[in-house]
Amino acid sequence: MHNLVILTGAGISAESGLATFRGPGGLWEGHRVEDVCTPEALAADAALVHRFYDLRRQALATVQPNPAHEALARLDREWPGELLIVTQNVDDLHERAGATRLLHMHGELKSALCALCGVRQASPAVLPPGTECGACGAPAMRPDVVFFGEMPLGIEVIEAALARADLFVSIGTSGAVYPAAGFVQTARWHGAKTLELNLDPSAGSVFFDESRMGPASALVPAWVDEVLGILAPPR
Ligand code: BJW
Repeated sequence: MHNLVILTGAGISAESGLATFRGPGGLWEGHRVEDVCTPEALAADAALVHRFYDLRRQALATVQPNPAHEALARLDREWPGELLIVTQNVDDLHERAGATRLLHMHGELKSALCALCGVRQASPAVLPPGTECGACGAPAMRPDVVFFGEMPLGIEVIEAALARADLFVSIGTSGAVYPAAGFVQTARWHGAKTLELNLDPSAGSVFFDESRMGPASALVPAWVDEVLGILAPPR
């Protein structure tokens, strides 16, 4: 086993205090998805959408990485083979824990995107609609997140990593949103083993060779110990 691809979702950050999207207490209980998470909603009510992301950006300052993020950062440091951590999360807890082989496929709260010229720049804590782009000057800066109907980031890199993967691990995601929900089938098709670590079975649970149910803060460190243990010379 040499090449690992790890997919993370909102469940890995839940024990840090960030709400997940779906289910009781979910981020969208107070917001309809179509109110905040589509290009059409942004066009119809930019103030609402910007405020939603401002609040989540500000919440980042109040939370810390948990043992699951720290364990993946240790794996990133110590795994000698290929590794790609693909996160659907827009928080920065993986990088704050020290992960570097990381791809944010649904964007980042700390980044702003010019809807006109496509340039990315660091987002201020509050990003008012009409903020001017530092590159082209258009009053068109928006949260740098991937809305429904938009193309996720880094798809070619992810597809290439999935094609080479020996093991695909999905952590803390409901499997409700594509294309991420389909990665398990892509990885299987290319011959990878597949493992799910989640609180509840995901929508695609049947596609995994193995599923372990429980909180990420317990399951992920235990799995990282296990996978790094196979590198240790026999005593
Ligand atoms: C714990 C835990 C603990 C809790 N420990 N675990 C019809 C059929 C199929 C597809 C489509 C369709 N119609 C439209 C589509 C495509 C659409 C889609 O998937 N729609 C679905 C509604 C069906 N997808 C898109 O539009 C995407 N783009 C696209 O497809 O482009 C075309 C394309 C073509 C070819 C190739 C590639 C692309 C874009 C999707 C963008 C999603 N954006 C969001 C918002 C991002 C910004 C933000 O953060 O606000 O991404 S939506 C939201 O859902 C967010 C998340 O990243 C994503 C996934 O959520 P996640 O992470 O799974 O969270 P939850 O809450 O759902 O689940 C949490 C899990 O954690 C649960 O399982 C818990 O049990 C668990 N958990 N506590 C461990 N302590």
